[in-house]
Amino acid sequence: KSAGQVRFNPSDLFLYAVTDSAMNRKWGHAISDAVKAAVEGGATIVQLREKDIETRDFLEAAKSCLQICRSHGVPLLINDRIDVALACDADGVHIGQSDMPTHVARALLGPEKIIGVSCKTPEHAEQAWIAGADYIGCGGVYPTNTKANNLTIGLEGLKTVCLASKLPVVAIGGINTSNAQSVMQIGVPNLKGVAVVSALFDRECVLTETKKLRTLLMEATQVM
Ligand code: TZP
Ligand code: MG
Repeated sequence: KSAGQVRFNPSDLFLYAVTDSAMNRKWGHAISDAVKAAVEGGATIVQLREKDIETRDFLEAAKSCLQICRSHGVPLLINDRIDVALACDADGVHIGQSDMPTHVARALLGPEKIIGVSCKTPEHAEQAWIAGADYIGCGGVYPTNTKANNLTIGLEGLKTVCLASKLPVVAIGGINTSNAQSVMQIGVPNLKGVAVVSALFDRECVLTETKKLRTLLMEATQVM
C-alpha cells in the first residue's frame, strides 16, 4: 500500500465529481481549480475524465489534482487510463464496458487500488463483482448532453441494476439539483450517491453548486 493511498469506503460515492476540461475551458477554470472548488464544496470522490487532452497534460493534471484530493482525504480516480493512474499513483480507475477488462485492470493495479465499472444491466453488475471491482457506476439515468447518444435507463433501470448488484452503486447521467433527491430516494440501500459532470463543472461557481447539491443529498438521505 503506497503512501497516501486512500482506502475505499462506499460512502465515498455520496457526491462523486467527474471532470470535463471542455466545460472548465468554457468557464475559464483550470482543471485543478475546478477540482479544488468541488472538494472544498463537499465532493467525496473525484474522477478525472478527460477525453480531449494529450497524455502528458492528463498526467500533469492528475498529479496536481491528486495533491488537492489527498489534502482533503478524497480519493482521486482516473477514467479509463490505467497507465496514467499508475504513473501518478492515483487511488484507482473508473472503466467502461469497452475499456480494459476489469480482471486485467485489477491484475495491473493490484488489490489496494479502487476500481469502478460502468454498468447498465444486472449482467454487467454481476461480471464487475466477479472480476474484482469495488463499485459500479450505473446510468445514464436521465438523458444528458455530456454523453450524447448514451442509452438512458431511467430510475427503473437504475433500481433493477442496484437490486442485482452485490457492489455499492453510484448513479450517473443528467443528475442535477432538480432531480438528485428523487434519485437518492429510490429506496435501494446499495445506492450510495450520485456522480455528476455538468451540474458541478458546467457552472460559473463550482464551489456554490457543489455545496447546493451536497445539501440536497444530505436532506434526501435523512428522510429515508
Ligand atoms: N456516463 C453515463 S452518463 C455520463 C457518463 C460519463 C455523463 C454524465 O454527465 P452529466 O453532465 O452529469 O449528465
Ligand atoms: Mg471509458
